[in-house]
Amino acid sequence: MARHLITSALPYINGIKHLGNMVGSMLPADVYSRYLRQRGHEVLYICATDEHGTPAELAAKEQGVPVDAFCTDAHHQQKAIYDGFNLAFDYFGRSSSPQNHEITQEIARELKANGFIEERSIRQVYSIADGRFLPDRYIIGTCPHCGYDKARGDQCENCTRVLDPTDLIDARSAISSSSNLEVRETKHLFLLQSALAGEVEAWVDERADNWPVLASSIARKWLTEGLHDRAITRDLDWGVPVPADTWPDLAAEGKVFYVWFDAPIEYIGATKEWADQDPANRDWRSWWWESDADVHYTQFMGKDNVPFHSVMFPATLLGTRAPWKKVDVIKAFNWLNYYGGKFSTSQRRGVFTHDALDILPADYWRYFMMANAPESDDSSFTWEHFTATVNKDLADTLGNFVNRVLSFSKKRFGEEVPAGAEPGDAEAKLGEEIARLLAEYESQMEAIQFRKAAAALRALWSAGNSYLEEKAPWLEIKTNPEGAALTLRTAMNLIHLYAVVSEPFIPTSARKMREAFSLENDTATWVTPDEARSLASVPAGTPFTIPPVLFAKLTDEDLESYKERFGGESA
Ligand code: B3M
Ligand code: ZN
Repeated sequence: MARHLITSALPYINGIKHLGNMVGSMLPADVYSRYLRQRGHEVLYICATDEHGTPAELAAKEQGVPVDAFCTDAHHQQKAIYDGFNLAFDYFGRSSSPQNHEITQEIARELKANGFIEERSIRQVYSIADGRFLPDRYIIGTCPHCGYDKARGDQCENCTRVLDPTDLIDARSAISSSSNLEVRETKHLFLLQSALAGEVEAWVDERADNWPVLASSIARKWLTEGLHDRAITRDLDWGVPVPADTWPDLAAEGKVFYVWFDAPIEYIGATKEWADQDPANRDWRSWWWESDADVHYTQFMGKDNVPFHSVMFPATLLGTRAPWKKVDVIKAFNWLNYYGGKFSTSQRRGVFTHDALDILPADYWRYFMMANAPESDDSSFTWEHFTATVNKDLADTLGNFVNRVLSFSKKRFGEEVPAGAEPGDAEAKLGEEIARLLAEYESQMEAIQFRKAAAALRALWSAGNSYLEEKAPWLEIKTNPEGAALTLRTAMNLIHLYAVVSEPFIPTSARKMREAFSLENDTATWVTPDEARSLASVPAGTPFTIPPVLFAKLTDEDLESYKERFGGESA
């Protein structure tokens, strides 16, 4: 059994995430983690809020609260939603933690000692009214391309063009609105990525062939564009301070590290946060230090985050010359769209995670999102597709099967799994089919191909329905009660198998299905295709109860009300 380190891209602290964020990072990481745990592997699933940077500072200012209080509050808000989605993190940390500060500063010192960080003077906008240098995003003005009057110094939100603050017409400070700005010279730290380019390239070449293709193609494309030296400090109050022992001048000016420098380091930081809660039993270094061979590390993220994880973060770690564990597999996702247009946090377009849970339980969302994960291409959320999927796959194929079998058996044979005849040809054929589909399901999960895995899971559920239709115990009972009992017992074994293997996708419903049977020492431990073939884990005589309806069917009125509430039209 291997040790699996799993991380998902850290949700930025500012704002509630939408379903597109969820399906591209935390949810698939959770599904994969659950699967590996069930298979008996040691898993550490780490995530955290990404808290530094300008957007957090600006949002706090807007609300009139100190940025640390803003982040604490927002962290708890996000955590509550992820609990609602049943994301089983081993730890959900905060990039503003003391642990992350310490490790980030240490890594920066090592990079300097190895000659990979250099101080350089750059010319930057200084606000006289605010008494500080302004990061690009803190400068607003009119876009020279489209005339939008609230364009930011780094990018115009309206036409999406990348800007330099000096491009803006009528530039002013986002803090004070003062236009009393001037360009001054100031020093920043630069990470000399160009000096690490060859090493990073070799590193990527060595492993990217094992990554699902989206991540490897982005990594390679990024490398062909060349690795450039990059400023890794900013003029902000909120962030990991540049350590004074190493760079006294910059520290005195209040420089902090750029958020994309410390955010990936928080994967390590959060592991230390986790370990610090129980130091006698948890060893963070065993996951991150000299553990190249015995830890298998998988990262989950949206495609826009791939360059940072496949190239820049590895460059940072390589440059320390210390034995940091580096990622083995990057699993990336395309965009989930909303009616063909973008989900938008700023325009509140689409379905946001707290609203989703407000309407329906997590399992409905988990299944739908993973079964339609934007893996090979962008995919689109529509309420029509969502309700059709819930009704067909969850309510009919799975939920109805469970309820029908248990209700009928209870009515005819009482509250214990009936004995009946010995398995015959139909059961042998079913067993083969189940073993084959389960093997397919496993191999798609190992390949981290969620759509295909979900399709195999769905096929497992369907196989039960076909068997039931074929044997028709409601007719069989009239002429052959022993045969009907066998059919129901076999179907109940399928329910228990479904409970175990559906757990990664729909943990709450899976548990209800499993707990329908009063089995001694029952666990969700994985069942192999060979074990599954005999369909005999729930013996005759096992008491059972009928769980409440697992998945309610969504009506046309439901569909209309969702569309009305969320807007169900193309952008
Ligand atoms: N917080 C994703 C984003 O905000 C970013 C991921 C960090 S992973 C180290 O788009
Ligand atoms: Zn513009």
